[in-house]
Amino acid sequence: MLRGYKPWPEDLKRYYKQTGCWNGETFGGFLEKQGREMNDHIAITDGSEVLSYRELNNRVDQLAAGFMQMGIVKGDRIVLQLPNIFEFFEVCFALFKIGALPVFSLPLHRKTEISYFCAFTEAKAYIIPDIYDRFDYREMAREVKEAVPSLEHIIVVGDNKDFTALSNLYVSAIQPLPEVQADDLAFFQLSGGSTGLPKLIPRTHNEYIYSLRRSVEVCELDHKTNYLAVLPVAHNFTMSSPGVFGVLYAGGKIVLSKYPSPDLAFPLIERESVDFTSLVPPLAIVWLEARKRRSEDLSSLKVIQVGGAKCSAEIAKQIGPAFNCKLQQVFGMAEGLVNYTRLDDCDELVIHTQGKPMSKYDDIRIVDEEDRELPIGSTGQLQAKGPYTIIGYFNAEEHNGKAFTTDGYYRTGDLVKLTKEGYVIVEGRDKDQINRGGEKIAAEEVENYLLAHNNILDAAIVSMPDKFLGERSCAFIIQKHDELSAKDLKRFLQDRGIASFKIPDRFEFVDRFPYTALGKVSKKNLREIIIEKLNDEKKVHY
Ligand code: J2J
Repeated sequence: MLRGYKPWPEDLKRYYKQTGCWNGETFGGFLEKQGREMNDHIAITDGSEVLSYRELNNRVDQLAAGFMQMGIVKGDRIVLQLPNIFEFFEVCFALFKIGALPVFSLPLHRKTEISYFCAFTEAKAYIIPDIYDRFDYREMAREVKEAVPSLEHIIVVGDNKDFTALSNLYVSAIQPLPEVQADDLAFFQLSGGSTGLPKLIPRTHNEYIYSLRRSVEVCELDHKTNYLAVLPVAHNFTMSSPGVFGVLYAGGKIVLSKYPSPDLAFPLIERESVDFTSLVPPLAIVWLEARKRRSEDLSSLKVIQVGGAKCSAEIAKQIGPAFNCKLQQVFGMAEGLVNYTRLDDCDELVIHTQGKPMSKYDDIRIVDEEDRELPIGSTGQLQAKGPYTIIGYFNAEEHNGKAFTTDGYYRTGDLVKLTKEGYVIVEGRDKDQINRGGEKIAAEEVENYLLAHNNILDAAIVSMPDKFLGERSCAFIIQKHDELSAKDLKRFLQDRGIASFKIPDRFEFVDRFPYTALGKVSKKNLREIIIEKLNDEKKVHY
């Protein structure tokens, strides 16, 4: 058993099996079955090359054998950092089949985050593209490898330089593969986080596949579905709600777009008759604008999902008419709970709510600061438990004491209210996080990076409203000597090697912070200060 991993307790396992939620399937098992049943049906395409279900399953078996030959065994952690390419799926399912555990990082993560994921999970291998989005991952991998002794292999898709080439690992398939049980851990997702270090989310075959099955039902996918993946496939939304894994589960076709821009995505929609896709709100705005000036035939689109951050009613209203399709709002989290508006819901619900839980076994409640349940219609903290919501983060005992209630609910940190129909409206958040157009920034994590600067006495990061991204980040800084500029600090953070979306959009240099009655930095006051300043600046402009 992996140290730091707390498996689901026996009584809950039994309960979710009895109710039929957990049906004993594994990722390897369901791909095997699709390989046989869907056979020559296209599983994945990027608009030029195609891979059928049979080919995908065969290539996965060859790669599983290659991984085993290089000494990767059941339970090993493998940090995966791949964009929307075929190999992402081959690697994932090969690891699933041998019971090794992918750790899903995002293409934008840089050496600080990656070294941390590798060290924290004692990863044996790190898998990267050669170059993606003008960034050379091999250079970063060199530094990561030096910093993390457990890393035995760097595996590269493409030009491998002096690392291992993924293409050399497709060897003759071997049988039998190690036995993988549906209750076993399958992989780690990443938490958006609110505290110092990113948390890892352990997901098992049984519970994640249940979330896929339920998502496929709610989103009405089947083997005729053509799903366009424009957001990173490693993110939980694009992966599972219903996402690329949901599409494979349903026997549909995944269309991969390497980037989300309409220049790439719209021609793919036309060419591949895409009927379903998922966007974050800022991307929906970009697509709405592009729709006015581009001429592709997008009439195949049936559903556009928007999630990851609050979609304003203004934007929500425009999507259906502009693309002549249905909008589905999705409010989910990598920790589990996913809410969807339903495809036959009235406009009122689709435009003004973030949907309702996908499973009748989801157990949600809305509470005040003392965990007392609130009546329907009041805004409070959302807590959740259920057949696919985790019961604890990986190796984070102390944090788990705060993030979960004693009766097993996950504290989502979201402030929501419920409509009389049981639909959720997201009103805000009480976690110390900035949601920058769907990309989550844990304030404390970035504050800690800044505190490492020898001229910074204190740092506090808050959100500021933004028309396009919903929120941007603003860092308030108290410096020791009056000499820093925003540019210096941006460079300092870049040099440290962190994801670019975490670098504050704005820096405010101040002499002191406002404090709450309890002596904590008042982020509420800081948010008010920056809003006032933004308003003043707007006045000056006009
Ligand atoms: C407001 N806030 C939202 C929404 C997520 C499906 C969809 C999204 C995610 C995801 C996911 C929101 N309106 N529609 O994993 O499977 C904010 C909330 C939430 C946090 C989770 C999925 N949709 N959010 O975004 O783990 O604050 O997952 O708690 O990245 O995003 O972020 P993450």
